Amino acid sequence: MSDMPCDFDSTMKRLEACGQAQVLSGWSSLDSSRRASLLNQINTLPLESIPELVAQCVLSHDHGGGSKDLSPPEVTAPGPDEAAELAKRGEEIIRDGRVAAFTVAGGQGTRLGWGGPKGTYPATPVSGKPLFRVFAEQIQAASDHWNTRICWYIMTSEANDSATRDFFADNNWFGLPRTQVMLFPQGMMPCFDAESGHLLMEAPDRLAMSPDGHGGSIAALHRSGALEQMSVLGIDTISYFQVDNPIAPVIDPVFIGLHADPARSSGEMSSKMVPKISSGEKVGVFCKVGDCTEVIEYSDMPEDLQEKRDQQGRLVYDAGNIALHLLGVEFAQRLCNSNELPWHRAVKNIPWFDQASGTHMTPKSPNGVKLERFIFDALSLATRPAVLEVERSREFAPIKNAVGNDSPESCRQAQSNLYGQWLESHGVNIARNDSGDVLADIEISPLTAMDASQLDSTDLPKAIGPADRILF
Ligand code: UD2
Repeated sequence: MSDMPCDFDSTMKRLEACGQAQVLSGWSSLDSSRRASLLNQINTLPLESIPELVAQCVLSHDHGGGSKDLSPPEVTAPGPDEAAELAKRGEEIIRDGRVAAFTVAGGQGTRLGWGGPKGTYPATPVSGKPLFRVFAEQIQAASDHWNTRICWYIMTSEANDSATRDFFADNNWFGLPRTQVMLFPQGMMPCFDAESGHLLMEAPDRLAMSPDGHGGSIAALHRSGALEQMSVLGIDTISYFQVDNPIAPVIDPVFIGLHADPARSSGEMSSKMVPKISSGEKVGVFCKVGDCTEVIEYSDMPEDLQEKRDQQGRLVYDAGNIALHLLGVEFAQRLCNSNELPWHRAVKNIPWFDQASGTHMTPKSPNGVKLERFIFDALSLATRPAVLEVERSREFAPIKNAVGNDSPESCRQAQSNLYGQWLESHGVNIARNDSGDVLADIEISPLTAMDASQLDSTDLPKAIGPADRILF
């Protein structure tokens, strides 16, 4: 936020200095309140950095993916004994109240045809519990199990902040202590004309803006006071997850133990991966670039590298990013201060207001650039980040598309398969089809069991038939 005075002359000077004077070309047609609101909005922007941003990120088309010298990353895949040892270390940290849960929930459910915040989407196979409730129950269960306090931080966006707050209030904060849940909105970035690099207007008195990406969560954690609060409360580890994956283990002792093991990680940032199911799966991949670990987004990965296989026929770059990370609080603080996360450009159809003709334009082809930061870019700024291989069926079933892969239906099936497997490990007979999918709808609340070992065998049925709908 700039502390420059908010008047026409000084704002015009700053705009001229950064080559964006056109923003005030409709000034004479605005009444005084609209003038004030436009000046206010302009003066929230770091105008002095815009020329460099335009040159490097808006007008440059270089993704960089092809020119990098890549190799596969180092991945930890612990066996049972090692996992138990890591879990022991992780549990101590959880019990000491040093871990907070952090959901990035800036997205709407637009792709799903859902009107509200994505976190309000009904996700579970039997009770249709919304995503936010699933995470709340996990946090409650983990707090009870380890007899500790787990604070939950949720990043919203301008578009869904008030609807998300209403949803939490309507649901009585899901029974969690009100003081342990904190919501805050992410930042916004201006949109640019793709040809000229000019700031786009959305209306005569308003610049077009878009959310600054999940990488903006670091700055949002800082701005909201969340990082400061964590330090005061003695929290040093942030468990980061996306709102779209209901089976993400929000508090995972093995992962936390790995992150905190000085022999394997600096404790700055750690991430989970699953092997990709196909070369074309739309997940970013972990790679080594020189000495740094990075995620290269699927759209930036050259096709020959996506397809590249080793002598056994396994994809060389198969370490899929499932967006589960641990971040050290001190590391997050350092990232805010250094402001080093890069901007990624996305060329989109952006509706805009043409001041010259006084018309609202709805482009039919991409005309503008949105800029986003990605959380995984923090990996290359971390010392010795650890990457943990986990089971897809246990940890990753996102809801992204209306149908097909990563849809509500595929997610419900993944949940029934997972809970069916937990029940089978206790001797329950479960009907499955030829592809191995569980036929019944099965749901186990985190409040009943966070994993198979917490199920009480005495309460379980002997068998679950194909048409059953079972809720534990
Ligand atoms: C993301 C990853 C992809 C893979 C996949 C796993 C990116 C760019 N790509 O793809 O590599 O790991 O997830 O599921 O991350 N969000 C905000 N604010 C924003 C933008 C996103 O809160 O400004 C949240 C959003 O609510 C969602 C998450 O971040 O929970 C993922 O965002 P996305 O849907 O844009 O990313 P996606 O699924 O294409």
